[in-house]
Amino acid sequence: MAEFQPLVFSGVQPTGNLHLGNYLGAIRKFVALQDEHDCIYCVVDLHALTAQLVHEDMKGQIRSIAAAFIASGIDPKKHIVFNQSAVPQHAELAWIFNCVARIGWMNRMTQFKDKAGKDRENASLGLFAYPSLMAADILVYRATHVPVGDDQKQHLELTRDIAQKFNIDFSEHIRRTGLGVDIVVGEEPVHAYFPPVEPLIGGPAPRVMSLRDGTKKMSKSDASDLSRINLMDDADAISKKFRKAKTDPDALPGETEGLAGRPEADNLVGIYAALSDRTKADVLAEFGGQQFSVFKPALIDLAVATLSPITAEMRRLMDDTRHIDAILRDGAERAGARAEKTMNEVRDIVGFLR
Ligand code: AQP
Repeated sequence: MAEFQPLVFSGVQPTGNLHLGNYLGAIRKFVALQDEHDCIYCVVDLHALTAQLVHEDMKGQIRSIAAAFIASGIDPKKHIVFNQSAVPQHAELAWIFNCVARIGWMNRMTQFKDKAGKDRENASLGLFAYPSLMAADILVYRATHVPVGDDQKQHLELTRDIAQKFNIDFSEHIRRTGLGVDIVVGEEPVHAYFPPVEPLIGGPAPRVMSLRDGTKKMSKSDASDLSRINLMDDADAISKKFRKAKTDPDALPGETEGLAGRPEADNLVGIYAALSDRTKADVLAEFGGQQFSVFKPALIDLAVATLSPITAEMRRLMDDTRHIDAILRDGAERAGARAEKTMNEVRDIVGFLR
């Protein structure tokens, strides 16, 4: 039985300062995957319009995300790094997916509810349709694996639903054009054009929480800069933010069960574990019984040692805009060729006259 070629795709929005959550939840995983996989990493600038329509420095923001990818260790020659708007096939497929997806599915998206807040009627149509464009970003390359933070899990389930509905709605056309692949989903044999996408979520910090409130996600849009470690923060800022990070008065437990009901302690231990490529259990085996006055300095040293070289390289790359722009252009050309191949097939499957 034929199979889809394994391909990794993921994206990051150019919507402000990248933070430790973006790094541990996404970018660090992108780097780890590149040795054994074909990878496409995208700066999703079309998505950035859903958060805020007018950006003062969109170009600078796009370059800074590309710089973060490369400074973190992604090889843009071996893999593909580009910005989404340079490959218009994403938007074309998103339109078709808008017609595949159901409004009821979109209504269930918790990120839309969170971001739209109480004034839903005034939210943009783009914010509502965001998951459909995200599905197109992934499926325009027929990507099979998507490394993301835990907050994107629901969007990836929707991507699977969209792919499955497209495969079923157009099943006769897919057979007629001979473009499908026979796969097994669960126990079921399926003739599919789009693959069932596998989310790659996991590790000790799949959802890094705010340093001010362990029940809220660390986020670019949090009004308090003290809530997050930005990738551009220097050692002093990192140190200050971790020192001020909210904790509880108890010592760290010796085992992970002891983190239950202690969201801030759980978050800091998860961050330490992710930064040191260890499990939370390992970290607690070392620090169990210690106060935060001992644990926080160790965490600060680890975070500074890990992030400082990345920050320095990001600054260097961002000063060389011609180099970054050339990388993005080259990436867009290679991504565009792949996306156009898919879209040619999709246009045939849908039945457009060409
Ligand atoms: N706190 C987080 N913990 C783990 N992973 C996270 N990601 C984001 N926040 C965390 C992951 O980072 C990748 C890129 O995210 P994005 O910037 O494209 O969108 P986002 O999830 O909306 O990020 P923010 O920082 O929360 O931005 P705002 O404040 O604008 O909403 C994704 O893989 C995401 O899961």
